[in-house]
Amino acid sequence: MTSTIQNLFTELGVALADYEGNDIASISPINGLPLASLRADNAAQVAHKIDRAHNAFLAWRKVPAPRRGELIRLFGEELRTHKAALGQLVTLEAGKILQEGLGEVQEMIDICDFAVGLSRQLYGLTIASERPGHRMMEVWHPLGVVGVISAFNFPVAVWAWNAALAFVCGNSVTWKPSEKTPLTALATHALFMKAVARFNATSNDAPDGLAELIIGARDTGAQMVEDKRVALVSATGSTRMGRQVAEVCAKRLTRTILELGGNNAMIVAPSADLEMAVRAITFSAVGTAGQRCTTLRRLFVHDSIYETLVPRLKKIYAGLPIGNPLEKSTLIGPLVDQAAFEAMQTALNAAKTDQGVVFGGDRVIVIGSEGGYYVRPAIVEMPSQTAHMHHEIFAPIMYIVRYQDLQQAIDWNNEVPQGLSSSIFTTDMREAELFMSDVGSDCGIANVNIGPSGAEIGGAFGGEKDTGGGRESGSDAWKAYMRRSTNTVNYSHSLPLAQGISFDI
Ligand code: UN1
Repeated sequence: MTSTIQNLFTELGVALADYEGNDIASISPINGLPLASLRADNAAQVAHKIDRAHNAFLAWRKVPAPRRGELIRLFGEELRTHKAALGQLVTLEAGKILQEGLGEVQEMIDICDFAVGLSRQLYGLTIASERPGHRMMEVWHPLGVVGVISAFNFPVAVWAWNAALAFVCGNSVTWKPSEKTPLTALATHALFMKAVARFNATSNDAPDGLAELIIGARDTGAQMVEDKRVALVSATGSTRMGRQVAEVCAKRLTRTILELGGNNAMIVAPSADLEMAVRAITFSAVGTAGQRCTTLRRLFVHDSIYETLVPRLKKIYAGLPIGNPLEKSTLIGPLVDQAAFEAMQTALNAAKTDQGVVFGGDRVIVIGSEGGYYVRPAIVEMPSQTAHMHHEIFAPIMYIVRYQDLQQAIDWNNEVPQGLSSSIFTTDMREAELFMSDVGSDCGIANVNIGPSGAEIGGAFGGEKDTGGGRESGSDAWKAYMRRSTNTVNYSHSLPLAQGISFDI
């Protein structure tokens, strides 16, 4: 394994030896063995990196946005060239299957393409002024240093959603990746620096410190969040972490984009295309071994189709190929670590106390990878939605509850504290429209005839309530990375005051 890492790093152009130390161990979920051990940044180094990033911002904001887009275009090229290596590294360090590792890199490429186009579309408005001879407009300016905190499960794509937009918007970026996935972060940073070198070969426009990587544990992230020079903190992870970030940022009146827990549901209505529903349910519930924030965790099945659908799902679950995520035939890789396994078992036991009937959920020993925590994904048939189901458990547990009345299912969808993603399978237009309406799903994402996970980058991504309220990636999410300036220009020869106020001196 270590020689694989060495080879990947050689291809990606990172001198791993420069980062080696005894502070942060990268453990592969595949077999529980260390991939590398790195040193963490100390407080002075973190402060220095933020300082560099702040100085970089002061220069970068003056570079025209389409030119900034050119840097992201070059970065997208690096990602295309090294997609296979980076995808494999994601699999080694985060444990997701190779298809999903590659998919994650593709998601980075997609957001780069989006950001390049965006670099010519950072447009504002003109607004009708109430005063004669006046023009009112709003324009968008770069914001400052953007601090990104990312989680282990999407170790590089989430940074890319934030960073690609932040850079074209004229910001610098400091990145604190999960301490579980420092190697993918190092590799991504190296690819970005390659793009910077190519970019600077023609113009030298990209300043030192434009992208800073901060390696460390929780305390280094906390330091970044507290630093006044960080103008926006974009954090992805647990609701607990997000609440702490929000408190610190609220105190210093700094912006946040929070993308926190999800507890995503799907409703399967009587008219649903069950062939499609079965595929969508399986991918959303067991993909990434249930470790996506968009994973399907609660399934509400109409009484009339329950006995057809649920046995089919169990049959599929019983045959799911679980094993080493590097192998082509595998669909379910490992959980990230032992703690994730234990949290899953605790949740299954709790469901049993609520009269839940558990199918699967047991540990699977994979020959040659005995130190990894592999599990058979679990289906838990519940008599109703209970309080235990209000918690997000980052593991492949899908609770199934029978419903009679659509309103009941929509109420259950909305009853949990989280509000990220949701979906309905129906061919009844009234049901679909109701689900997406203002009295339907309260989530940031409400899908019809697809699962709750696997969003494209073109839409704004994020959700409400305990999910944090932030939006990342597509649509107009870029506005969160800029500051708005309202300008009123008087081109007349008099000075009328707004609201008709007379103030003669
Ligand atoms: C996450 O799990 O933090 O919609 C992000 C999806 C992916 C992103 C998930 N595009 O499932």
